[in-house]
Amino acid sequence: MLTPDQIRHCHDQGFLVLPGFHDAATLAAVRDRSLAIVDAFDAEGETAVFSSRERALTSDAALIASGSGVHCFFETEAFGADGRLNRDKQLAVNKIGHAMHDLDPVFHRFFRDPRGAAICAGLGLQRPLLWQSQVIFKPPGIGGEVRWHQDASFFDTTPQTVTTFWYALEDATRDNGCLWVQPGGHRGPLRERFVRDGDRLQMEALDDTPWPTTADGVPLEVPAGTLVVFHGLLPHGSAANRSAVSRLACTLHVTDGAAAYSPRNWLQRTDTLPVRGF
Ligand SMILES: O=C(O)CCC(=O)C(=O)O
Repeated sequence: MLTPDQIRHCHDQGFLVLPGFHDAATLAAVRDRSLAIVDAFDAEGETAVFSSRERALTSDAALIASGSGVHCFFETEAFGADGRLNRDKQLAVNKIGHAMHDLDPVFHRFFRDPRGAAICAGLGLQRPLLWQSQVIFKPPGIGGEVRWHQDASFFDTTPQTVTTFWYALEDATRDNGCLWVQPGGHRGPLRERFVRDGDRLQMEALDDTPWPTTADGVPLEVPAGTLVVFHGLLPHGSAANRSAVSRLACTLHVTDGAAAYSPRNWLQRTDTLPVRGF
């Protein structure tokens, strides 16, 4: 699936952009399914928010449950002073996570595309394991910033193997909060680790190497249908979406079963829903 040049680029730079990976019909099916999940979600009963900048706002219990479920998390700015959603719920969702690839037939097909397995093989993952899937909405006006981070903080393995698949379901531009990456930044240290201790989740500091700024990073302005694959140590993030259009994307996080998955990682699976490959 990947050419030797693409594999070399990914190893050198820490990321690879593959335009035209998915056709319009596939994007529409995934988008429609995402909106149907939001429609069916009880926004009166459950209003967990997700904020990458203010972690304390996200409920540990909701996040832990979502590791083996399909949960909607809302934008922090989607609530009025009365504590109720201040807009249509389809325009209020931050993301859906984190086990759609195991629990939902549409996402099962999408994320278990055999080309994903071929990409993993090209990048040297011997036994890919699919831990986490997300739909990130970045809704118009209130789509939250995703601060600079490394995905290995969330999926620590020895050695580091986590690889991220980021799929643009809509055009991503600087205006609507496209992904930013630091080319070559995957050669830096792991700066922090998100760990679970019983019912509690916390971010542990490991290394005080500063995060990149937009001066060190590059914006990945990509059309709908593009796949971006990147190394788990690559610093990346995205700005808030203050534009009038959404920036829908999906992500998949894969580790190598040949590496040791940390028992302290926030997301653990049990025998009722074991982690599986493609
Ligand atoms: O889609 C985004 O804005 C960022 C997603 C991301 O960084 C992640 O899921 O690790």
